[in-house]
Amino acid sequence: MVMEKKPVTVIGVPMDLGAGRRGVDMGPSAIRYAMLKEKLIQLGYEVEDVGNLHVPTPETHQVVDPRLKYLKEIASVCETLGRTVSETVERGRFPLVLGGDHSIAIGTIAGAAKHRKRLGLIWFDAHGDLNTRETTPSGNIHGMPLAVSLGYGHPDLVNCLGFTPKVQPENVVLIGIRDLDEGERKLIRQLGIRVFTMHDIDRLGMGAVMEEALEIVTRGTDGVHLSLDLDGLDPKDAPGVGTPVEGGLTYRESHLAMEMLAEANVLTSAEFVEVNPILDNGNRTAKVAVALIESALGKQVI
Ligand code: B3U
Ligand code: MN
Ligand code: MN
Repeated sequence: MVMEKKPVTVIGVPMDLGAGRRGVDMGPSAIRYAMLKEKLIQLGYEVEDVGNLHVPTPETHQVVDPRLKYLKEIASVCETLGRTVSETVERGRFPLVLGGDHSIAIGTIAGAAKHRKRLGLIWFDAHGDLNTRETTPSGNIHGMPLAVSLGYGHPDLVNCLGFTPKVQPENVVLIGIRDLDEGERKLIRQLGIRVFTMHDIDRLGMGAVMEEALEIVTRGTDGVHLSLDLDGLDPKDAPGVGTPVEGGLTYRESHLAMEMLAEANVLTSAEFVEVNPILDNGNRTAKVAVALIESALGKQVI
């Protein structure tokens, strides 16, 4: 089957206010430097890069609430990002968002969900990103965006673009998970979210995991967003991330997942986050991100 090749709009969000360490603000540059645009053009896409959104630097702002660090600044960037993603969809284009820390998913998902009756969400990560002000061990908002998208969290985040929730728990899957906080486990149980931990991937294999995941994110939905945190991969394959966790997805497993998404031809938006070139080894992680983007957008061997 030949995949429909919607024109792609690249949106950079050099956000690091949501993370505990500096450096992810350089993620969008690192991914562009790894030849993203050129590779997508080779794949047959028309590509527009709208550049980076303005993100304030931590040095010029103060933490007001240590359990929700840089709340106002992050909420404001997410609002702008939500509008940018929404306008991209209105223009008939595929939004491809480059992070930045994972807090930006609050904005991307708001913009993507605005145009759908029901949005499916596939979330690759070592972490659950399901914390709230009450459960966070760090106060870092990049540990909260999935909770926020489900309608749990501070009103300034939850009401991004003026509506909530953005997704329903029955259309959300998490893949690659191996580091959860107690409050996150509770929310997962309470909402009945399908979580494929590394244990599940080891037992079932990524092929079977993706078959079930695709079924969940497409059941009754009219669009699917991919949110991929590079720390979902094993640090051997993606060393340049702020919070590496041993025992993650291999290069091959993550590619198979992207290829199966492309084959299913269901993606309507995507974001690739948490690339930290400062902690990387020869821009390896950004290169992996670009290779995964190519696979998600239909690159095949033959
Ligand atoms: N769950 C922890 C750690 C964390 C979440 N996301 C990342 N790290 N990258 C927290 O701070 O919420
Ligand atoms: Mn994350
Ligand atoms: Mn993570």
